[in-house]
Amino acid sequence: MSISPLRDDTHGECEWLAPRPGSDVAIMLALAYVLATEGLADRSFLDRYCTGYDKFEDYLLGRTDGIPKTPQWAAELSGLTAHTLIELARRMASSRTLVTVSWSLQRVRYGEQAPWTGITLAAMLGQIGIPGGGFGHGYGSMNEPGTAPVPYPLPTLFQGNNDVDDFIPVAAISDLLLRPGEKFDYDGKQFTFPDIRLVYWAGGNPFHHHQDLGRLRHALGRPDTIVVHDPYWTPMAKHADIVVPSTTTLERNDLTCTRSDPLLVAMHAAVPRFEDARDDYDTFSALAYRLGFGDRFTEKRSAQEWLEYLYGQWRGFVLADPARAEDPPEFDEFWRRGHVRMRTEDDLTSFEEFRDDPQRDPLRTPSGRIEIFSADIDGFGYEDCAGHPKWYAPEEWLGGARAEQYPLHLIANQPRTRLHGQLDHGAVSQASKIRGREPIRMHPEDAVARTLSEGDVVRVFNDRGACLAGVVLDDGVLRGVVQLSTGAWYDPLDPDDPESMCVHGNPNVLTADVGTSRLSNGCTGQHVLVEIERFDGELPPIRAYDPPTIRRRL
Ligand SMILES: Nc1nc2c(c(=O)[nH]1)N[C@H]1C(S)=C(S)[C@@H](COP(=O)(O)OP(=O)(O)OC[C@H]3O[C@@H](n4cnc5c(=O)[nH]c(N)nc54)[C@H](O)[C@@H]3O)O[C@H]1N2
Ligand SMILES: Nc1nc2c(c(=O)[nH]1)N[C@H]1C(S)=C(S)[C@@H](COP(=O)(O)OP(=O)(O)OC[C@H]3O[C@@H](n4cnc5c(=O)[nH]c(N)nc54)[C@H](O)[C@@H]3O)O[C@H]1N2
Ligand SMILES: [Mo]
Repeated sequence: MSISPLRDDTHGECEWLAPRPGSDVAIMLALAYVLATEGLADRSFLDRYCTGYDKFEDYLLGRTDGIPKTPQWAAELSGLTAHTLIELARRMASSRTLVTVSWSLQRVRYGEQAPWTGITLAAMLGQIGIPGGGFGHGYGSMNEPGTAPVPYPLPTLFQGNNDVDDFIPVAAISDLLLRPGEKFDYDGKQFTFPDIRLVYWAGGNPFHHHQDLGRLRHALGRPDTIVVHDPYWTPMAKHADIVVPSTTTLERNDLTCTRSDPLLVAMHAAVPRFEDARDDYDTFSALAYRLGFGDRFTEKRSAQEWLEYLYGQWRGFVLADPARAEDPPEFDEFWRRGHVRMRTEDDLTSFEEFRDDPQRDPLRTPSGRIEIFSADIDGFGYEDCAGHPKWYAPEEWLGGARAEQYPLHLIANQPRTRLHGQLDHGAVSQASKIRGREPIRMHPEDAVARTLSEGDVVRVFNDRGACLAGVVLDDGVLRGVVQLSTGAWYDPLDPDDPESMCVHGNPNVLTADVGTSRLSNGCTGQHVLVEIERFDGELPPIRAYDPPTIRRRL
């Protein structure tokens, strides 16, 4: 069963329920309500493995706020029928059920609630720790979920200790630059935004990941200097004072592996370095020598010597394992051969040991159990994240007042045709564009209501900004919902104006720069309300990939 505003989130034979986006917590609470009131909740699982179910149940049944989270209540919020929800809850309790909540549901306002509610629902079903049951996440979009991890530490660099205590959540970059000296809450603690004069950015692109790009541009106007490392002329690189051209992974030697992939692979440089491109390691080493601690930074190893060193260290871990898959060869032989195979467990049943004996194998929560009620979080006293899963109506959704002005719910999800903003100029991503613009998918009836047809270029807008996009009609998108994936490189019509329309289709000119809640202050870019109209003006050229005029080569 797929519950999603987009039909093609799953393939083939799969039942599809399309609720109003943003209503998932209400839906899961209603399912929990049916389990609780029809005697279908696994009370002995809740007693043995969880904390605070009773407090959650008081909320669920409306004892604390006067609102029982009934299927009728959730039907109004979600657009699904109460009957559908009742039947689904009974079905879930009658067979092996895995509850999985897509990561996207965290990337919205109050994004802590959906995974927490999903885990609570799975706990009520009592199947956590059983093969094929319980709770899982990350399926479909990531390569690792469901596969067993390798039992060795991977060959990675020691991270070091940062002497600077100042800290911000990633999604607070504009706040950091615009509000120096102000306090903010995060995970039960209070921090102060420092006054930043220099920004040094390597390996990330806020013009891809951050919300409300107009506000970000004002923020980037505040520091004295911005340095960016990137292999490409991304919008972030164009906003820098100093740009260091980095090599791509194809231009340097490296190791690759992930926590649950049995192969450690020698990544040989495939092409020579392009012009002045440098490895980030060489740039940072050169800076460290200029600053007087070069040898401490490099430990006198070149990049290749590091690979050899890390491999050797890792090889020691593997050789100590009597059940290893194979004896890893010496570095030179490994480098020639190109890979070595590691051992993984055949099967992975998450939380199996915990289920077996929660005293012997407790969870890494304060109580060692599944915290349906968290005394810690409750103690923070946040009005946007209570001590147990709870429904909070978001601002950017079709069930609220803002939808009267902006009646379409835009899903800004991960793109199929690239990784984030990377290789947007490449052939695969380019083939999806419509008259050079990022495709926006919409239901044919929503298009008719606006006299739009397939292939039209439209202006997508709200009170924060606007962008152009190319229309694709698809009845696999719920009515009232449109989908414009992230990753089209920001391309302002007037580069001097931070609020300028993006002529290419970057949805983050529209999204709100507000965190999930005080608890985690995460990104909320997945959902935003918009309106759409046909763009009849002369089509502006795409300049997103043009290199800027360089004042001085250093
Ligand atoms: N091709 C490709 N793969 C990627 C990435 C990429 O950029 N490109 N990025 C990687 C990264 S870093 C991450 S974090 C993961 C992210 O993985 P996910 O978070 O799973 O990916 P998304 O595409 O953002 O969202 C998945 C689906 O959630 C659905 N959805 C959106 N809003 C709602 C809602 O309110 N309710 C319900 N029920 N469903 C909703 C949408 O239909 C969307 O297609 O993907 C990884 N994989
Ligand atoms: N609206 C909205 N916004 C979102 C999301 C969403 O769902 N909706 N999803 C969020 C999520 S889950 C994520 S993970 C973020 C992703 O956001 P980012 O990770 O910031 O996006 P990328 O485009 O992958 O940026 C990586 C950059 O690193 C550069 N790079 C690659 N290799 C190297 C190298 O060797 N050296 C250096 N110096 N640079 C290199 C690439 O060229 C690229 O510019 O976006 C977030 N933003
Ligand atoms: Mo991500």
